[in-house]
Amino acid sequence: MPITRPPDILPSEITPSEIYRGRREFMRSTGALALAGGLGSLAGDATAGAKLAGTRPGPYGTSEELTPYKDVTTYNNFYEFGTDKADPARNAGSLNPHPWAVQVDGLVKRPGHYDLDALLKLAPLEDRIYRMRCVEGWSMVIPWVGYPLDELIRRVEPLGNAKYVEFTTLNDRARMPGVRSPVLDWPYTEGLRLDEARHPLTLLAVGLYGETLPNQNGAPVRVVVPWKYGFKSAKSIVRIRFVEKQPESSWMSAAPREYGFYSNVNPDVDHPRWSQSRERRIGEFFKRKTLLYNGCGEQVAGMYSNLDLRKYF
Ligand SMILES: Nc1nc2c(c(=O)[nH]1)N[C@H]1C(S)=C(S)[C@@H](COP(=O)(O)O)O[C@H]1N2
Ligand SMILES: [Mo]
Repeated sequence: MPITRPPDILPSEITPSEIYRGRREFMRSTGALALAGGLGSLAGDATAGAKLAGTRPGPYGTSEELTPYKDVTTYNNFYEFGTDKADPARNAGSLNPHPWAVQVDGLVKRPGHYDLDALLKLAPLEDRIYRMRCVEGWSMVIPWVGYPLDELIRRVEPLGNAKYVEFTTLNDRARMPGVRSPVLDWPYTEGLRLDEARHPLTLLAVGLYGETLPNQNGAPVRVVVPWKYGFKSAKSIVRIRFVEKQPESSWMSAAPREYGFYSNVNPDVDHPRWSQSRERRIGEFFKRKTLLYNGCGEQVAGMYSNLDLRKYF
């Protein structure tokens, strides 16, 4: 990519027209199906799609071709709705992410409860096109809408002993059929070091493709950390907690040898069961080389200069 400063134009202007044509056709077919009363497998998308007005181009992003909306919203990992890639789009209609609030607490001077409206008004919404690299070996290029997580963090004023941030996803059996299954420790939790959470590339995302987040992508608010494997980007978060000790995430406790705390994208450190040197862009046939820190090295490598990346994978 890597993540560089793009020209001051909107994603809609730098995107090949095919992508938007594809999007329009997708919308039209969804509408047609809805009229026919046969939403079927597209039901998860029925809750998405409120325009997010007044967004502005963010300072970072890639100019790679966008992954079509349809793939971004039907090929997902969101185990609260099932473990198959197609499950979240099929099952996340029951999430009902309104009303929604995020509790911000732990080692901060000003803990608080932020409802979605408050979050939406907290800082100007930016368009940022990031490549997402899943630990499973696929990647996508997604036009997110959000703002730096640090906009929230600086308002709550972390205390001097706050060293890490823990993110917690909603855990509701009634709305999330997948949490009946013990595939992970629920609620889903993830963690970042405080400097990682405050890094200007780390987003609090509320939308994609210029619209509110579809449920399957983590409505109504999620984290996006572009230099780490996808699972570090927790969806549908209800709590952000500042702590002193490194938190143990759901993936770390599920398989500690496979999923470390850092999980920085690294082509030289393999997953114990497969190589991480290449990735398949969703929609493409040939694989591409995976880049260290998913191409964000210029911005993030400094945070890890004293860290053995093999030990702290
Ligand atoms: N709560 C929660 N967040 C989650 C996951 C999950 O299963 N539950 N999966 C993670 C993984 S493995 C990936 S690759 C990304 C996928 O995000 P996307 O579906 O929006 O592309 O979400 C991450 N966040
Ligand atoms: Mo992932």
